[in-house]
Amino acid sequence: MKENQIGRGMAIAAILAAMAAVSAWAEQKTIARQSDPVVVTGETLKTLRTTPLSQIALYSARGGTFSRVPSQIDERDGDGVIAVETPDGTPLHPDDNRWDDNDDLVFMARDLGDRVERDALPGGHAAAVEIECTDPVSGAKGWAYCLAFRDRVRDGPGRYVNYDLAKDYVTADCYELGYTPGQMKSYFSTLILKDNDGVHSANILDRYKFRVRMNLFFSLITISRNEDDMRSVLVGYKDGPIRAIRRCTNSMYLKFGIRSPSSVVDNYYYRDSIEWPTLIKLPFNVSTIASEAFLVTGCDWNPQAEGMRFLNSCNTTPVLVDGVMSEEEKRLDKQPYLWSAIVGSQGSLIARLWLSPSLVMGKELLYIDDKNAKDPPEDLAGHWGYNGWTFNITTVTSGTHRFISYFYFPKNYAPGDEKPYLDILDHPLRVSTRAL
Ligand SMILES: [Ca+2]
Ligand SMILES: [Ca+2]
Ligand SMILES: [Ca+2]
Ligand SMILES: [Ca+2]
Repeated sequence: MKENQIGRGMAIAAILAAMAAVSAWAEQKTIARQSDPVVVTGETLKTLRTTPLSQIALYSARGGTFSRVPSQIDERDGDGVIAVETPDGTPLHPDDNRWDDNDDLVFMARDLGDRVERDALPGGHAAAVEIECTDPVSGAKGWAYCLAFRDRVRDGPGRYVNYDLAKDYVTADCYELGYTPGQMKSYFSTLILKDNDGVHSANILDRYKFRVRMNLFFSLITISRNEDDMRSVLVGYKDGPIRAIRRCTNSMYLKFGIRSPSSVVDNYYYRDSIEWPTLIKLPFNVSTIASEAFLVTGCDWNPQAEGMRFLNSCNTTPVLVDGVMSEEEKRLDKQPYLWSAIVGSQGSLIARLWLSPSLVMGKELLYIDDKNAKDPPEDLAGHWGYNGWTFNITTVTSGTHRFISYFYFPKNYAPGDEKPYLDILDHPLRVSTRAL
């Protein structure tokens, strides 16, 4: 009996506490966005200025409780470059470990919560800022709260991504992706799909291919370069809980021991997406040296991808990846597409490409599903659902050009599931802040 009374007393206390909490709840979360990284820049959180980073924490209100959510602060130095570490542990572009105008707070839209009144915030904080995210399509909203404390806070809860430097390998909630450590390759050659229950596919990737072929003027010479001619040196990294960052210096071997101008890019690996930019510095107009030039790029899968289906925004009826080119596959519409996907019991991957407007060129679908095709260099002869792009780069002019590959890893893909992933770029979340 006594235990029951204690139990009842505690239950009443809990209900009273919950009511107190509910009364401080101002507005229910309506936003449905999950996979968008939310980046809040320092200048919109001015009240936190000079706060040591170890005293900043992110909260949100979900299911009636107000609690910490995973977040990451990426500091930028005076030049706006994100502070990372070199592989031997030396700070690269270090900042001051305090919040300032060009530092970034990053978290995932999935962690947004309800709006709360100021009195629902935990005591002991020195400053608080409400972060409001709005879906510009639906007008739906969600909130998070960035708090500065007077003392160091404990490490945040959980992480969505891990980066293993020694293996040059990313392990995220929804995928694993591996490079070739020590070999200075620009491309990844391991891709494992996972759903949230931790079910892993085998590695389904042969390699990511990046190939240039040029017919030079005034000669019968054809120059071919492939991803093995691209040297990529990992110069820095950050193993953050929201996004892992790999900073690489890339250059292409041209001829006679000469390399192309090198470019530095940061690749970002999130819970269920990857942002993978490539910078191309061209010292000449392609048309001044070549009568014809093509760039072919895409993922060549391996037999572990057999049984998966390929589709894209121009070909919404899926075709079967089985190493054999069917009549449907030969008839695929090759016009430029917004997104493509490869889906199956192994898992799902959606890809899209962003090109800088300076890249004026012809482009069409590349799709070859032919296990007897020879396309060296490759780790496994044959093409399984090899898909991506063929670009006619003859018209590309001198200058610095950028293209960014995006990969998304939805769970149990069904037609239409690409929409929220496309919205990340096409209808970016609107973020506003309010000091409390
Ligand atoms: Ca800074
Ligand atoms: Ca700083
Ligand atoms: Ca086929
Ligand atoms: Ca192959």
